[in-house]
Amino acid sequence: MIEETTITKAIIDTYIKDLLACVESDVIIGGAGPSGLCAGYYLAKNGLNTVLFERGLKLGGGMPGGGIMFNRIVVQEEGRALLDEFDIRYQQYEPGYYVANSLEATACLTSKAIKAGLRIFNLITIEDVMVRENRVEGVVINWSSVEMAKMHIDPVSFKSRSVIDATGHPCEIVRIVERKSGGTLLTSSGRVEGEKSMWADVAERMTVENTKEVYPNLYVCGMAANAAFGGPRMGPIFGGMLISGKKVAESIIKKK
Ligand code: 48H
Repeated sequence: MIEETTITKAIIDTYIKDLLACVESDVIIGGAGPSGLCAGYYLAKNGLNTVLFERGLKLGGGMPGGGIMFNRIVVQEEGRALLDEFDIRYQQYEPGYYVANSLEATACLTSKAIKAGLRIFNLITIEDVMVRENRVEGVVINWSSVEMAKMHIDPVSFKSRSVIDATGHPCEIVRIVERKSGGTLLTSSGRVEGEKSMWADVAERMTVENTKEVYPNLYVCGMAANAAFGGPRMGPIFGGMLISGKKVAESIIKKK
């Protein structure tokens, strides 16, 4: 006989235990796009207690949508080793251009990251940060459904030694810090420099260059890096997103 209340207890009990295990963590990542998932994989694999909060129901950010809803992504030569690391299959379309199924890529990134030990909580939005003496020391979260319903319900705080903004084009966490710190980001103007128009070749390089600390203890990766430090967009080529995720993880591991 199946007892429904056992199912209820199994779900609530295990979820709460997982959530409590990351109230204080090494790294909090905002956003489960390709760069956030890749960063989470490397951080967890290296033994850092890492938690990722994702606003949406599904994972992968802009990756599953491929280019104009054709569920394929392209990765250049520099990103090929990462396709192999995540067991994502691909074919060479022309020399140096590898094409993969965007659904397989999303599934492989997600599966590998979770199995490496990354704790992912979807349907949760990062709505603020904790700041102590001009350093980010954690984030403030709430259920995404509360945000969507515009209900006045107070959020809760999660503490970490580093925070990564992997929220993509809007660089939401950086914008919160920009607004509340009065424009003291580590960018040239102290403010969000803003994303520039499409130029894939330059954008792919700049995404990786711009992957760094943007405010003490707050890092950016993926599209958020180009939005924060000012760099073009690149369309549906994803090597830079993966390399950026790996780079931000390595910077934080080195700091440890
Ligand atoms: C929790 C949040 C919050 C929040 C947003 O956009 P993403 O896929 O991010 P990246 O940078 O890993 O990848 C970018 C890529 O998908 C892309 O858009 C490209 C290559 N564009 C090129 C072009 O020319 O357009 O994922 C970000 C994720 C999403 O799932 C959001 O739901 C989530 O972050 N998110 N999660 N709290 N405040 N804000």
